[in-house]
Formats: sequence, structure tokens, C-alpha cells
Amino acid sequence: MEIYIDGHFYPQEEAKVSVFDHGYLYGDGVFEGIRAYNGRVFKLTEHLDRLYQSAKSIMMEIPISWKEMEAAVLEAVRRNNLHDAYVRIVVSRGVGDLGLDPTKCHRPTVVVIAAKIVLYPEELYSKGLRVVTVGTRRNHPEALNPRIKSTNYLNNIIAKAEALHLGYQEVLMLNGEGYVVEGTGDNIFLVQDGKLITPPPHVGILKGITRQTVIDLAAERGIPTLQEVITRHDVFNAQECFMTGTAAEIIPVVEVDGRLIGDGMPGAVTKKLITDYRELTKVSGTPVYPQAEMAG
Ligand code: PXG
Repeated sequence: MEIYIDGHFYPQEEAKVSVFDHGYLYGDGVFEGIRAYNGRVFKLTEHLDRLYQSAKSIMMEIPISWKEMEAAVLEAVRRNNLHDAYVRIVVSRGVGDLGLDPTKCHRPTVVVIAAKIVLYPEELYSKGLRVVTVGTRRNHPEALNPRIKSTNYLNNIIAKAEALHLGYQEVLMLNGEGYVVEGTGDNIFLVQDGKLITPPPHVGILKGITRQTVIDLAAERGIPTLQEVITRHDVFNAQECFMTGTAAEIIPVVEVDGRLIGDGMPGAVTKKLITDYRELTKVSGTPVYPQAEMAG
């Protein structure tokens, strides 16, 4: 595997960053998780836009342009001869001293890893997820806004550790007021009376790119999406429930805090959206291999 660091590619064993990088010392940085399907990078523009927005919010200037970042992602996929891939961009604050002061870090470190995608077991899609809520609440938007995809995921990791300790794979996170917000790495949707319902960004969520793709796909099928504040009660009584994210795509949720959702099986609308989403990922995205594109 060849990994991009600050303009150069290194073999995996040599791909290293300093222990004085504030990404390591403080979790000070931003990242994106992106997928390529069939030689095309899916929603690359949206991911790069969100990366630069996250950086702006933490007052960090990414040292390369949007176009250079796009080229680095495509080159990383090409160099590793990948067609289906998981791409991780990490921009950390860079090397500084042992204090918090980000202005002592003179240049953010840019890393792009293009790896083989590890798919979730198909059983999760056919049987659905059982999830729980836990004591740890999602970050308050005026503390560390969940809209920032920062390299500081401790909030979500603690929640996930609590769920795993209880024997569950995934968490439905609540905000400080007890409203349902999202999973630890996925957004949440309910299906109710021919509509989708998903929490609005202001309650404290990452504005997921898969979330938006699902809203668009549903609209094309005449299914409207309401962005509403939801409670656990709304979730327990939903006809269907699913989560969305780049890694998991669309995953049915069939049980929440011991209550079955609907009949406890993935619902019809969820299944339809899974099919539509898979079709879309096959045919859309930024081509990695332009020659093959022309020949094909
Ligand atoms: N909410 C949170 C908190 C996330 O971290 C999503 C929603 C879904 O967003 P997208 O844009 O992917 O539809 C995420 C995304 C991984 C991994 O490797 C994924 C994410 C974060 C960290 C790791 O599976 N999440």
C-alpha cells in the first residue's frame, strides 16, 4: 500500500507522522471517510467541501488547494490499483510543542490513505441492527459541533464502548436534552406514513453525505423527508428505522432499547432505498481511471 503524506507517497511501513503532531497529542484535526465504487469516487465533491468547512470551523488552513486535494485522492486510489476502496483523508494541525497553542504548529499534515474496503457482513442488512441508547450524550453544538468531522471522536467512542460493554454493536446517541440525534458513525432515519423523518442538523449531528443522498433518492420516488426533532418514543413507534453512513451505506435498525421496530424485520421502504443506493453507487462518481472511462 502506498500512502500520501504532504505531497509524497510512502510505503505503508514508512508512512509515519511525528508524535509532536497535535493530531496525535490533542486529537486536533479533521478528516473524511470516502468510498470508491467501480473505479469512481462517490460524492467526492461533497466530501472535499465538508473537509474544508470542518477545517475552517477549527481555524485551520489546509495547506493544499481543493483541486490539489482532489488530485491526491484520485492518485492514491490509482497508485494502489483500487476500484472499490475506502479513502481516508486526515488533516491534522501539524507539528508543534507540547502546549495546546495551535498557532505554534506551522503546517498542517495532510494524509491520504486509500485502502481496500472491508464490507459489513451481509447478515446485518438482511436481519438489521439491534441498538441501544447509552448514558454518554452527543457533544453540544456550542462545545464541539458534531457538524465538524474532527479527529477527536472520543465522544462517540465512549458511547460505542458502553454499547459494546452491554453486548450491542451500535448506539443511538441522544443529545443533552434527550432528543435522538445519530449513531456513532451514522445518521438515523424513521419511516412513518409514507414519509422519512430525520433529525435536523441543529440538534447536533454530522450532516451526512449518505443522509443527503437518501433524502434525494427518496424525493425521486415521491417520498418526502421531514427534518424534525425526534424522541425515543418516536423511534420505538416508527414503522421502519435505518441508519446511513459512507461505510455502512443504509442499514436497517430492527430493535431499539428492547423495543422491536415494526415487525422486527427490515421494512419495505428501507429495502427499496438500499437497492436504489447500491444502483446509484455503481454508476456515479468521479472517475479514477480516465482512459478506461473513454475506452468503456
Ligand atoms: N454521523 C457521524 C457521527 C459520522 O461520523 C456519519 C454520521 C455519516 O456521514 P456520511 O457523510 O458518511 O454519510 C458519520 C460518518 C468509518 C467511519 O470508518 C465513519 C464515520 C466516522 C468515522 C469512521 O466507518 N462517519
